[in-house]
Amino acid sequence: MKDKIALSFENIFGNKPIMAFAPGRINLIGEHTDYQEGLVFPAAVEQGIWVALQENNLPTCRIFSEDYNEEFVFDIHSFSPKKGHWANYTMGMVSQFQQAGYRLEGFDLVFGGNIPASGLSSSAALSVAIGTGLTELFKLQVSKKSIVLYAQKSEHLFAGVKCGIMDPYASAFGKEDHALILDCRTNKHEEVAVNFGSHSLILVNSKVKHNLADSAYNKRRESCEESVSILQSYFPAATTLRDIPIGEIEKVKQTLPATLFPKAKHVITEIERVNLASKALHKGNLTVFGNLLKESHRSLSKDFEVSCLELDFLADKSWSLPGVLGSRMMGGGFGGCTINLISNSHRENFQNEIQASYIEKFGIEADFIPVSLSEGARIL
Ligand code: GAF
Repeated sequence: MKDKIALSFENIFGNKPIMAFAPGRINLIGEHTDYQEGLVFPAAVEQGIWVALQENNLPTCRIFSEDYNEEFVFDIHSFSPKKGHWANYTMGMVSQFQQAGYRLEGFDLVFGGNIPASGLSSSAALSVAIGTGLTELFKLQVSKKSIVLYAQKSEHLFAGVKCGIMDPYASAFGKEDHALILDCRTNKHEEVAVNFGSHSLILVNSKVKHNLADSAYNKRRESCEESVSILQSYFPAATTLRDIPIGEIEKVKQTLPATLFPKAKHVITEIERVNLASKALHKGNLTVFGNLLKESHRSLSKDFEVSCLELDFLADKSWSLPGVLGSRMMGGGFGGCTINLISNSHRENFQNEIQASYIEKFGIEADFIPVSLSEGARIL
């Protein structure tokens, strides 16, 4: 893919680019906790986005998307988001560099990738690859952490999704054969060596993407914020749901309206599940780890209400099959993939059973994507 993107750049712009790469991510457990300053447990995957770029001595940026086979040009000193456009991720990152006081000159850019499904955060991978590339191209002193924060802000301002920090963080800081326990309050992580032995992680792509996913995501975030402001009368020091002790769930139940309580409960209990899951992995107890994935799915589906019929079906079916230790929806929800921990000797049967039943129920052919935990963003 690297050579393809570099060649495409040479064909379009006629000179040699520098190349940057940033991976997509999975998340073992810890969904919708990052924007409440909780814990998450993501990892970078092998697949990602490649960016080729070079200065062009013009006051404009000319960017080309391999996937859309389309060019977009903008004035580097005057631009604004275009609703739903793929160019927002480049403009958003340029804007973040400029707001931080870095002077960028015009540049040309080509990007493309091999992220095989939605829900693996190709948008964060693209933003982090662009940030990594711009830092190298203009010889700037921009830390990885700043690139992560710019990517998050860019997504808020140019794509309109009020995401947390998990996706760009995992893309930037991923490490081979490791997952990251990331504390989204301090924005610091610990690398956890992951060895599933005779089991593997397989994603099942539901091939579903609901149109309202972005607005529903923002609504979930708002309901968490509303809960915090109500709960502050009992927990005055609380600034996020992270600050509510799990032992106080009953008090939370009595305090919050029935519409808000289950969502707050999800966040509070999910943070605890991340703690327990990292301990279970540390001890090599995959059964406990898998059960936590199951609980996470139930909580995301029933309490936080970010699943959908297809994801519920895939997770349910998975749990019923031999050799499956854990299964749950992964990422923001409303479509995308489930993540499954499966014994290698049962993998073929797992794929056959899931495929046959998913086609029968929804008429959709699922994709099965084995993932390996990989290195984060880099200049190539
Ligand atoms: C999306 C967001 F971008 C993340 O910040 C995170 O909230 C995730 O959904 C849910 O855990 O990927």
